[in-house]
Amino acid sequence: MQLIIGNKNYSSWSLRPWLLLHAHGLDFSEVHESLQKENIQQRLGKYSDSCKVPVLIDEDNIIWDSLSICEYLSENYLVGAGWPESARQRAQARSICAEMHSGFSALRSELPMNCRAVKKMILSAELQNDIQRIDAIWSQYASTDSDGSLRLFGSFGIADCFFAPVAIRFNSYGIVLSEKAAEYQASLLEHLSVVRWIEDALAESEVLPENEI
Ligand SMILES: N[C@@H](CCC(=O)N[C@@H](CS)C(=O)NCC(=O)O)C(=O)O
Repeated sequence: MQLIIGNKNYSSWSLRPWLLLHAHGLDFSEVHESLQKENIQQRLGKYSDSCKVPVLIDEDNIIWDSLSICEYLSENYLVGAGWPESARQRAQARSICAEMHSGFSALRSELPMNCRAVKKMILSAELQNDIQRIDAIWSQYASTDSDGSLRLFGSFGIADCFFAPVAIRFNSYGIVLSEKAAEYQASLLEHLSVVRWIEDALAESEVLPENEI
């Protein structure tokens, strides 16, 4: 399997399926494409007509969109372990991932993922609402896994992959969270695959001025 991803420093959407693949030890190779604007449509259009990353290529299957890729991996390679076992929790996990996938526009525009960044920001009212909602989600759904770490629904899965870019953003911009949410954030940032992604991101030298704030 090949996963086509953007710059690790900036590409929050790429991080999600990469994390699921890496954390579960699945066999895959990474193909890196710069998110620099020049010729981006042609460069990304080689892999998928969406002209976006991430894209998963599994023999003759081409899957684009981070949520679809995670669903595909869970169904085909993880015997469904990307989601919680109970139907009730699966529905909740899918709901928070869908919420993350389609919402939080203030978070996206005001706190872009940038693993290198260390900045204090002035928070708009919309951004404070987004942060409060994420704090509530983490506080409600994080529980202790068998190894003592805090994971959404008690076991590392797609929901954690969807919120990992947010944990990185909150860390970069020094966002203060309630106690339980802060514990979940710290636990997620200590996950070895998250640590590995951040190390790779910090080793990149490309700076994309349009992605810097
Ligand atoms: N909904 C898509 C969004 C993917 C997306 O926007 N990817 C960005 C990189 S993080 C991209 O490819 N940008 C290139 C462009 O917009 O030209 C997903 O979840 O995979």
